Amino acid sequence: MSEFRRALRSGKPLIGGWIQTASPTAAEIFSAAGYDWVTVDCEHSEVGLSEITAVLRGMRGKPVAPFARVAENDPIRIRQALDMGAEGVIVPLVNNAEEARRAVAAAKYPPKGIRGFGFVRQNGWGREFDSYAQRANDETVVILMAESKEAVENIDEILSVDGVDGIFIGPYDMSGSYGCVGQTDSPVIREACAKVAEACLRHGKAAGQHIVTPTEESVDRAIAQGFTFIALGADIVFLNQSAETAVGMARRAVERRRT
Ligand code: 3PY
Ligand code: MG
Repeated sequence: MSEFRRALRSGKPLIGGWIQTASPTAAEIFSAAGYDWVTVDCEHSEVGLSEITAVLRGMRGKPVAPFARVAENDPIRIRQALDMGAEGVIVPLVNNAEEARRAVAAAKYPPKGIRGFGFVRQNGWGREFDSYAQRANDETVVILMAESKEAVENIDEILSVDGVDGIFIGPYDMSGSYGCVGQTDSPVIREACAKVAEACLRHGKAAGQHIVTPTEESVDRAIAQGFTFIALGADIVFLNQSAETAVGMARRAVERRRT
């Protein structure tokens, strides 16, 4: 088992960075910032296959676990992300045990799953084929996203699927599914989060969530609820916030000179 997977199992809080810009530079910056893991987001971004590789290269040699949030629960997307160097995949919109089994099978080599073998970046383009083939199933992390009412209702059957390392809540899709779009802090979403965290704890699996716009209070609450696999913000969120703050500062300075 990889050090990261062991840490995940142990319940140690692992803080993640989120990259939507397809930028290897962002990967370098995030990798140096002290995150435990960093993911490239291929679902809500322009990130294609060659950008996945480029962004993962930005994490090379850094003490972060490289992840990919794949565009969909599809065996080829999952295989390609792992082949190109992701140690773990975050699979969106998993609603039941059958979909969970599909995601796990895609991430694991036979006989456990259906991942195809090849000479790929993850095994040094074939140089470490044998050793990687032997350890891959133990090291590859599979995190499934719970982003709907259906997923919350089926959380026990999803968590019972062998090979699922943890659940990761997508609060925005979740809010859409519960009919309160964008209200990620509403009581119904808080309750859904608590239910998922409690189920993960019971199954001995990691509870995760994306805190898209982190605040001291939201991070504190997530940790207190038992969430351990936490993505904080995103490159685009930080750019938006910092850009607005900087422009605001300048506009206020201009205003002060006028008055
Ligand atoms: C969501 O909030 O739905 C997400 O997928 C966040 O990553
Ligand atoms: Mg989502």
